[in-house]
Amino acid sequence: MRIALRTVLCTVGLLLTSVLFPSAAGADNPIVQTIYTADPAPLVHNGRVYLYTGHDEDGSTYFTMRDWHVYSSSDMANWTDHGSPMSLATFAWADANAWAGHVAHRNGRFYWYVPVRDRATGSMAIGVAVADSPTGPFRDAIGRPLVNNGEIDPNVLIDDNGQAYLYWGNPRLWYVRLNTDMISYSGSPTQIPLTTAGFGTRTGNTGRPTLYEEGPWVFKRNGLYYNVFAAECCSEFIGYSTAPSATGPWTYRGTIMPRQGGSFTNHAGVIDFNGGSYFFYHNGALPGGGGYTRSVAVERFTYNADGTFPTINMTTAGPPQIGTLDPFVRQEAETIAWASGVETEPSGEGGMNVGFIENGDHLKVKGVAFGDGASSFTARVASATGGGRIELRLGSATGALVGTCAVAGTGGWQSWSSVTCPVSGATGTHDLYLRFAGGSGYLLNLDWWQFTPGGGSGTDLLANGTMENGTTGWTASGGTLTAATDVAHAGSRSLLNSGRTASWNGPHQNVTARLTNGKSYLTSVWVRSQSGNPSVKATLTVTADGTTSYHQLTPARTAGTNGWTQLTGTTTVSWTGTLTNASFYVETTAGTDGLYVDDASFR
Ligand code: FUB
Repeated sequence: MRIALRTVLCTVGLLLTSVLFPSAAGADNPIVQTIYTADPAPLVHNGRVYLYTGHDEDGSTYFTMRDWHVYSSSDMANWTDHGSPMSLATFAWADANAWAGHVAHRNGRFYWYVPVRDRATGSMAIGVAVADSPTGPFRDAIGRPLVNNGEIDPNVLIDDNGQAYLYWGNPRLWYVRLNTDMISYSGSPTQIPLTTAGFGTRTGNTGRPTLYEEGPWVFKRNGLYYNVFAAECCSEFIGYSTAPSATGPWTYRGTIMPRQGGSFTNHAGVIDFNGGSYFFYHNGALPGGGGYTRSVAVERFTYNADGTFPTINMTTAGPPQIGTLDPFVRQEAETIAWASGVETEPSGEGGMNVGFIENGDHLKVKGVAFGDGASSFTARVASATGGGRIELRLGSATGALVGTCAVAGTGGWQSWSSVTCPVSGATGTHDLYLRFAGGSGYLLNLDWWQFTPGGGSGTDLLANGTMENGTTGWTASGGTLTAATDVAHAGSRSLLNSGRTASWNGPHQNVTARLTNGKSYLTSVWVRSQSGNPSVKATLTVTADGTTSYHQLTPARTAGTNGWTQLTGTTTVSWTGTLTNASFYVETTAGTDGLYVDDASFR
C-alpha cells in the first residue's frame, strides 16, 4: 500500500499537483501527505490539537477503510504522526468499514466512538474504545456494539452540567444520553425530527426530508448549541443548525463550506484552540485523490459577531502557524508540515519514524526559529543499505544549503545510530527542508533530529535549563522551589514551584550580565500544572535607569496536570539607559496553581 501511494505521487501526481498545488512546496493543506485520511475529528487537550482520522486505502473504489490514525500539533502547521492506535481488529465483533469516529475526553480517559460493520448482523453499528492517553493504545471498552441501528457517524457532546450525548445517523439523526462512564446510556435512542425548519430544504438530490445527510458535529459555544453536518449528497456541502439546548429544537442556519474539493463526501470537525477557531474537513486534493481517496485539511476562521459561521472555502495554504518551532530541542522526524515521497512507520525506539526515503524526497518543517544561529545538526538514523545524505535547506527544497549530513549503513532499518554534521548560515526563522539524496532505492530512515545553537551570543543565557542539577541557578519569587523527580519532561528531574501566592510567582533566573540590548531572543520552556489548568507564560523583567518593563517572551498557553506544554516564542529585547536588572520568569496569567518547569532555554 505504501508503495502504491508513492507511485501515484510520482506519476499521476505530477499533473494533479500542477492543478491543485501550484506551489505544493508552500502548501500545508492537506495536513497529511503520507497516506489518504478522511473524516477529521479534532480534540484539544493539554495545549495540543489531537486529530483523529479515518484512512482510505490506496486505490480504493469504495469506502475501504480498516484503521484509524492520530496526528497532533501545537502550532497548526507542523503535525506529528502518532500512527494507528486503533483498527477493525480492536473490535472482535466488527469485520469492515472503519468509518467516521469521534473522540471525547472525560475523567482522564479518551473514548473513541466509531461506526463499523457488525459481523453478526452485517449492518453498521457504533463501537466505543477507551485509552488512558490521547494517542492510545485503544481497547474495545465493552466488547460489543454500544448502539446498533444500522446508522453511522457518532459524535459526543458533554454539556456544561456533565450530561453527555451521543449523536449519530445517516439517513436519520439520533441522540441518546450517555451515562458518566461514557460506555453505556440511559433511556432509548431518540430520533431528532428532520424538519425543513431544523435542517433545511432540499433543492436537488431528493429522497430525503431535509438537507441533513450524515456526519453530525455537535458542540456548544457561548451558550448556543451547533450541529455542523454534511448536507445533500452528492456531492456534499457542509451546513449547520443551532439550538438553545442539546436536544433542540434545531434551526437551520445555512452553508459553511460550499461543494468543492474533488470528493463527493465532506465531513467537518470544529474547535477553538489558542485563541483561534478552526474548521477541519476532507477533500480529494492529494495526487490520486478523489471520493474514496480523501485527505483531511483545516482552515482558520472567525465567527461572525452574532455567532454565525462565515463561508469557509478550502485552501492549500491552511492556517497560519502559531509561534515557531524550536530546532534546539529534539524534534521527531514525523513532525511535518509537508512530506514529499516519504512514509511513516512505527519506530523500534518508540513513536514513529520517517522511512521509505528515496533520492530527492523531502520533509518541510514550517517556521523553524534558529535565532542567532546553529552550529551543528544531529540526526537519529538507520539504514539497511549504504545510506545517503540529509541536506538541510532553507525556504524550499532547493533553497540555501546550510549543512549536509552523510549517513552510512547501520546494518538494519531499525538499527539506530546518531550522526552529526556542521551547520552554517542558519539564522532567523525559516521553513526547514530536510532533503534526502543518494543512489537508487531506499536510502535511510530518520527517527528524530536536533540542532545545536551557534557559539557566542547564540548560547543559552540560562544556567541548568535542563533542571537535572536540581534547583541550581533558579529561585522562586514566591512559594517553595524543589527538584521534582516524579515528573520530568526529559531526563529525570524538573522544578516544582509549589505554594505560590501570586500569579507572578514562578521559577526565575537573573540574566542581567548576559543580556544584549536590541537582540532577538528565542525562548523555549516546558510547563505542567500541579493542579488546575492555569494559563502560563515566560516573561522577562527588565529594569534600566530605574524603569521596569515587561517583555512577553512567549504567548500564554494552558498547562494541564497530566502532560507537558511547550511555551515558545521569539522576542526582541531592548532598553534605554543603564541596565540594572533582568530576570527570566515563568508565571501564570492568574491563580496560584503549583507549576512544574523543565527544559528551559533563552538564547
Ligand atoms: O468515511 C466513510 C464515510 O464517508 C463516513 O462515515 C461519512 O461521514 C463519509 O465521510
